[in-house]
Amino acid sequence: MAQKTDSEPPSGLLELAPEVRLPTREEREAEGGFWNKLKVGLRRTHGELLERLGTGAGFRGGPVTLDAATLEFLEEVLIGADLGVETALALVERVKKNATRDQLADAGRLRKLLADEMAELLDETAPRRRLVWEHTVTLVVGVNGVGKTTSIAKLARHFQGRGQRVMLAAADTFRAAAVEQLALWGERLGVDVIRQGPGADPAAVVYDSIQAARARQVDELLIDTAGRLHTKDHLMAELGKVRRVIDREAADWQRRTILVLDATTGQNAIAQARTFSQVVPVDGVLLAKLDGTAKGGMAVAVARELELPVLFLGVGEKAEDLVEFRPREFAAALLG
Ligand SMILES: Nc1nc2c(ncn2[C@@H]2O[C@H](COP(=O)(O)OP(=O)(O)OP(=O)(O)O)[C@@H](O)[C@H]2O)c(=O)[nH]1
Ligand SMILES: [Mg+2]
Repeated sequence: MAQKTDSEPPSGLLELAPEVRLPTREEREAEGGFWNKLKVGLRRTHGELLERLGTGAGFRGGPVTLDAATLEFLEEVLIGADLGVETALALVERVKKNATRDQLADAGRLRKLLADEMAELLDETAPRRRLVWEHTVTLVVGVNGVGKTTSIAKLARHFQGRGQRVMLAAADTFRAAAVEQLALWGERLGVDVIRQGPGADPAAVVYDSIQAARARQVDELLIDTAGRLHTKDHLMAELGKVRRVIDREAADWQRRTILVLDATTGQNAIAQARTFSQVVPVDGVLLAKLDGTAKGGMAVAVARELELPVLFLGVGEKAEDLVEFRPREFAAALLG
């Protein structure tokens, strides 16, 4: 086996071979599902963005002039969709720089340009290496109620759909009924859930689950954790301990930490992400509850301001309500 080198990416980030084959029928069908789900997830943000854009002078038909007033208006609309001030300004700057007279002939073209620039911006901030999900232990973290447990069920379904053997670990031993909630998802999905009694040490549950995952030759072990406010130091320290157990016991696995953020909380999520990243190495974000907000632009702010890849979007309460985040498709669905 090849020796590990310093240049090797952390947490098992591997490069994907370029895609050369044509998609199968199942994959094309899944693709259709992807678009539908993405559109449902972005319906409110998309609706509000278009409605607000429609109120701007020049956006009600006829040619658009990219003067100072129009640029300022665009900035406001984007900030309203929670892209964050910095990101909105950067985006409008790009539009200004790259717009040609021809593209500005009407509002539709300007929107298309905006979508293209947004996709570019997201592409630039996305990591050059994609995460490969194979033989992976994934720690799922986040503040209370953001959607961690539901997201784990969605991820389990996602990996099952790819023919992988999944196991769940109930390391939220803190909240009453958290273990039962995960166990119920496990039953519905036909997935084993490793659990201990109430009040058990989360690190012990994680230890057990790694041994069980080995014994049962699991491909994806997903670990549910208790919600914790990023401002509570002792709870954050506990998370660090859990991650150390994973690093020690699953040294030969790919190890990930996914931070779940609630899209409805807006910019506060950025502060959460910063603090979590200081305690555990966060590999990416799952942005949940996108369907419940008109502020879906937050995905762009997360990617750009935190330089953290958005990996998945949660678009509903069911196990199927998950889509992979893809910059071009996201921008097109948002503004198209
Ligand atoms: N609409 C919508 N609701 C969601 C989504 N994800 C989760 N929820 C709902 O949000 C609520 C909280 O979800 P949980 O998965 O229990 O959140 P949690 O982070 O595990 O909560 P704690 O364990 O208490 O910290 C539930 O009612 C979920 O159904 C989503 O993508 N869209
Ligand atoms: Mg939970």
